[in-house]
Amino acid sequence: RPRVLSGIQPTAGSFHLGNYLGAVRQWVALQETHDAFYMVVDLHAITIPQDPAELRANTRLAAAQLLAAGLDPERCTLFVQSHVPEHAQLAWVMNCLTGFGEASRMTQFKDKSAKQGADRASVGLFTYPILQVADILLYQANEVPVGEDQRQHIELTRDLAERFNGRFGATFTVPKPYILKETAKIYDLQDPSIKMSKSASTPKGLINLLDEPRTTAKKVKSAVTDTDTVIRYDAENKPGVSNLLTIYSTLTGTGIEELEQKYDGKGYGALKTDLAEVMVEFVTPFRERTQQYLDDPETLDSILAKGAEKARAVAAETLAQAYGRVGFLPAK
Ligand code: AQP
Repeated sequence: RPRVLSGIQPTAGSFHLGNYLGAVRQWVALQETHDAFYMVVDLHAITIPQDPAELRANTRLAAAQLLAAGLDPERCTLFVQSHVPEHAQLAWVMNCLTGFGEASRMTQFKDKSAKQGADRASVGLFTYPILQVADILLYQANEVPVGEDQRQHIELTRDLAERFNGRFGATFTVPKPYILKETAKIYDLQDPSIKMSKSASTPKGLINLLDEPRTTAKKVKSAVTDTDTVIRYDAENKPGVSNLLTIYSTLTGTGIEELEQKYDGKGYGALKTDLAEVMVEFVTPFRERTQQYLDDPETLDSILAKGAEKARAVAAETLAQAYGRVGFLPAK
């Protein structure tokens, strides 16, 4: 079976709809066909300041949401990044292989550090993509299911894998991004020119899966569309409506064309009312399942402990190989 690896940050508490449609939904599908490794990336989370108690709670909460979304610990390996020390160890090697200018070109760092100010942005935020490189290469992943915003980081992973292999001999699988065109980028409901994101979206533009379902319905109903009245997919000229159609289509499995026909001659109000209902039907059981996992932290922690054990077995082998290739003297 080909292998996949991906991760999600435990920073925001609730996952948002972009996280789910852009990434987590694919993770659930891929556990059926791939040898799948999924992790809650707490090392990445501390690239911006975190309250320790909140970070701990949010790490469990992220794992609970992944299970609620449909990850099955019998079918995939689910773990917490800091439980596998090899991530930080391989990251150091990869840091030493990356050019400063090369790392400086990562657009996500540029955006986030510009927002925080150069003096407040941490060195960790700068090297974050290189830790991500280590995350992926440790598992010899063939594919990495992510949203479009991560494409540049996967490119960097490919470059560094090839560089390492070229310099030290074949060691790492060169991975490919797994990005579904339809849901690669879910847009903010209030400003469909930007991606839905926990840091850039306003509360009304961001659908948190753990929000009160009524709040979610309200947000859908007040989504920004356009002054036209036709319900048609046209990402360039009708980004708001197109975003709603994408969300609707993905959550219900109905094709976009079929939706266009269904709403032919009807107004935006009808589309939004129905989509609000679809969303409520989706988030209500999701919230309940998440709560069930949170109510039983022992089971949750034991799932994560087993996951870490399975992950470490793979990661330790890759790290030992990489260390040997680099020329580190083996510890006897
Ligand atoms: N709007 C989106 N559309 C599609 N995919 C998205 N992802 C995030 N936003 C969208 C994908 O979700 C996965 C997990 O991402 P993450 O752990 O990096 O989440 P994040 O960065 O905390 O999410 P945000 O909201 O994107 O954070 P900020 O505000 O920091 O930029 C990834 O696969 C990502 O592509």
